[in-house]
Order: sequence, then C-alpha cells, then structure tokens
Amino acid sequence: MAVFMIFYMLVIIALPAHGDAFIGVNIGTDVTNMPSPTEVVALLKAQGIQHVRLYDADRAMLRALANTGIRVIVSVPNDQILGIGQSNATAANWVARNVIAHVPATNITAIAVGSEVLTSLPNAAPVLVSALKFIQAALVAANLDQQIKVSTPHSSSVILDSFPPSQAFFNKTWDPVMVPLLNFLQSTVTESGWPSKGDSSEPDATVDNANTYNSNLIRHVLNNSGTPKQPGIAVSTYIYELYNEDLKSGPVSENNWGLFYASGAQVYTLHLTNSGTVFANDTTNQTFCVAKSNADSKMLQAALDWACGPGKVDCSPLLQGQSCYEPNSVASHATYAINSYYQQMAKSAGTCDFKGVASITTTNPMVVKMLPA
Ligand SMILES: *[C@@H]1O[C@H](CO)[C@@H](O)[C@H](O)[C@H]1NC(C)=O
Ligand SMILES: *[C@@H]1O[C@H](CO)[C@@H](O)[C@H](O)[C@H]1NC(C)=O
Ligand SMILES: *[C@@H]1O[C@H](CO)[C@@H](O)[C@H](O)[C@H]1NC(C)=O
Ligand SMILES: *[C@@H]1O[C@H](CO)[C@@H](O)[C@H](O)[C@H]1NC(C)=O
Ligand SMILES: *[C@@H]1O[C@H](CO)[C@@H](O)[C@H](O)[C@H]1NC(C)=O
Ligand SMILES: CC(=O)N[C@H]1CO[C@H](CO)[C@@H](O)[C@@H]1O
Repeated sequence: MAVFMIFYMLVIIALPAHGDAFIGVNIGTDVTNMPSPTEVVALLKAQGIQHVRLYDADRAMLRALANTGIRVIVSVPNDQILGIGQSNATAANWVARNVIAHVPATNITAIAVGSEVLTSLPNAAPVLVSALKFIQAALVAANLDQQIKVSTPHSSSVILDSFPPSQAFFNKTWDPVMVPLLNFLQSTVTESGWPSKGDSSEPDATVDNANTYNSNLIRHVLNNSGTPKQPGIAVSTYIYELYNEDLKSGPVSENNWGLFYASGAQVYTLHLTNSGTVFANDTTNQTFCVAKSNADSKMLQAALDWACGPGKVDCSPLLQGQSCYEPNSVASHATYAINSYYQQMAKSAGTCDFKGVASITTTNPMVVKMLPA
C-alpha cells in the first residue's frame, strides 16, 4: 500500500496563508479522444471543481476557463526550463504569451515551473532557481506577483520519508538546489492520488482502494483539519488526476489514476458526504440493487425473468450486441434487471429482495461494468 501512499508531493506557494483548504484536480491530456476544452470545463463545473492544474499553458484550455471563476495553475513544460533559466528575456516572453495574455479573464493563480525537474531532468537542476526567479521578475514587472505565485513541483522521491508528509525531510544530495528553493518558496500543497487498476505486480491498484483513498483524502482536506503536526493549518490538495490517461507509457497503473473516463463517465463514485459543491454528482445516498455474489444461478435466472416480464423492465440492452450484453453472465444480467426494477420502483421498501438473492449497495454496478476487462 505504501507505494501509492503519497504518489508525489507538490512544493508550491499557491496558498493564501489563511485561506480554507481546497480540493483541486490535475488535468493530464495523454488521453485518446481528449475532450475539448469546452467539454472539460463543463465537467469541472458539473462537479463543482474550482481549482485545476494544467501541465502546460494550452491557449484553448485557458480561453475555455475564462470567466468561469475556476482558479488555474499553469505549468512551464520541462523542455522549456533550460531556455527560461538562462535568459530573463525568454522568461518574460513566456509570461507575456501564456499568462499576461489570459488574465484577468482566466484566473491564473500560480505558475508551476517544470515538473519533477530534479528527478526527471537533472541537467536543468542548476538553472531551476534562476528560472523561478526570472519568471517571478516578469510577474513583478507586470504587477501580477501578488495574485500569481511561482512554484515548482517535486516527486516525493526527493523526500526521504514522505509519510506522514509533516515528517518529510529532503535527500541531502539535493541540498544545493533544495535549500535556495525552499528559501524562495513558502508553503506547500500536496498532490496525491491512487490508481484504480494495475498489472499483476500492482495488486493494491483497485477501484476499492482508489475510491477509499481519494474519498478519505477529499473528506480530510475539506474538513480543514490540516496535517498531524500542524493541526488546523489547511493543506490543499490537487488530486491526481481528472482523466485516466490511456496513452501514458509505463505500468498499467499509469493509465488508471483518473476519476473520470474521457467520456465524462465516472471511473468510480466517490464516497462523500458534506463535501459541499465539490463533486456535486456525489451519489453517496444513492443505492443500487445487485445480485448477491453467492446467489444460486437458478434463483437469479428466475429474478431476471420476473423483472424483464411481470416487472416491466426494458431488458433490450441485455440482448446480444446491445450495450449491456457483456459481461454475458446470469449474475450480471440479473443485476441489470433487478437494479432497473428497484430504480423504477423509486427504491421503495421490499423492491430489492427477489427471494433473498438481491441486496442493496452504494456502489453503482453499472459503473463497475464499464471498466475494461
Ligand atoms: C481569483 O482567485 C483568487 C484566489 O482564489 C481570488 O482571491 C480572486 O477573487 C479570484 N478572482 C476572480 C476574478 O475570480
Ligand atoms: C534582463 O536582465 C538584464 C541585466 O540584469 C536587464 O538589463 C534587463 O532589463 C532584463 N530584462 C528583462 C526582460 O527583465
Ligand atoms: C539521494 O539521491 C541520490 C541521487 O538521486 C540517490 O543516489 C541516493 O540513493 C538518495 N539517497 C537516499 C537515502 O535515498
Ligand atoms: C473533522 O476533523 C475533526 C477534528 O479536527 C474530527 O473530529 C472529525 O471526525 C473530522 N470529520 C471528518 C468527516 O473527517
Ligand atoms: C444524504 O442524506 C442525508 C441524510 O438523509 C442528507 O442530509 C443529505 O443532504 C443527503 N445528501 C445528498 C447528496 O443527497
Ligand atoms: C454525469 C452527471 O450525472 N452529470 C450531472 C452532474 O450534476 C449536474 C448538476 O448538478 C448535472 O447537470 C449533470 O448532468
């Protein structure tokens, strides 16, 4: 489990010192059929997400985010760090094109300079602090330094003991860079998540673990209780990540950190209560009727036949070639039919029994079914 505990940590200055903790999401775009910026923004709005981090400063995305009230962290991609760290004019030009051109319509609140530069692009490490300073100077020149903060995210591998985060200390190898960096930066925000699917060597990457981890994380952050060493001091967190990035290379888990598929469908339904408007489509109170896992298949067949017959459920999606045919098992078809009946009957008492083969759950069986095999 520990492997995924804190996937990585973002060292950042983006917090107003006394603001409430918030939940944001990272938006990676290594996605087949990546939704258009307008569709991404529609999903963010529907879910009440007010804070996002982009891995670049995509112009169309920044335009779509204009006048939405959503707070945005833009990023300087790693391949531009060397140029920016060696030339204040290049830095000023980057800020003019990617930030000044979009504010105030788009509420850019921070610039993340690179991503895990120390571990993924060590040859740029010597100029990282200059890159931060040049970007900062460009913001000062544009009189934007009060509203836009500069930061740089780092992998937890530069931190030796990263859990719990309040006890973390940095690997001394990086002192020549980390000491000036930490002097420059002021406060931290973490970035964290859990994959819902992995390969055979990643048994903890399951929908249940991802759901438990992210639900608890969101609850904890929004409860404003802070870290164990700093109770009461809010630590905001960006969840890694909005979409499953199916085009990423690496182990299967790399493609399964998302809360949503590109279609906008949820990978799983977060177990949240009292989260206010964040993840507004929270269905914690929603219940479903499913076939019990140990149920007798003849009894399930009878339940299926009854729901599709006298129960008046439209079972045509279960026909071969239709959307709910797979997985083609009595249990799966019965769950579709009895859950449809239960929903059709407005979940009234006694409509999820079917002679004891059915039970009520809070996990949407139709979402689970959508997971690739
Ligand atoms: C932009 O975000 C900041 C930080 O959350 C907030 O204080 C400010 O009111 C926002 N501005 C607009 C125009 O929404
Ligand atoms: C870059 O630095 C030089 C030398 O310190 C200074 O003269 C110049 O004004 C700076 N340019 C920008 C765009 O900040
Ligand atoms: C610190 O980082 C260096 C360079 O990446 C690595 O070789 C070393 O093993 C790390 N030390 C620890 C204790 O993890
Ligand atoms: C919120 O935090 C308080 C302590 O600060 C704790 O007692 C309470 O259980 C927490 N609530 C949730 C929903 O986590
Ligand atoms: C869930 O149920 C509780 C208690 O019945 C209610 O107060 C709350 O508003 C419900 N939440 C949603 C999201 O429907
Ligand atoms: C996928 C889904 O159910 N989206 C809904 C989320 O909630 C908003 C409003 O609360 C609806 O407009 C979306 O259709």
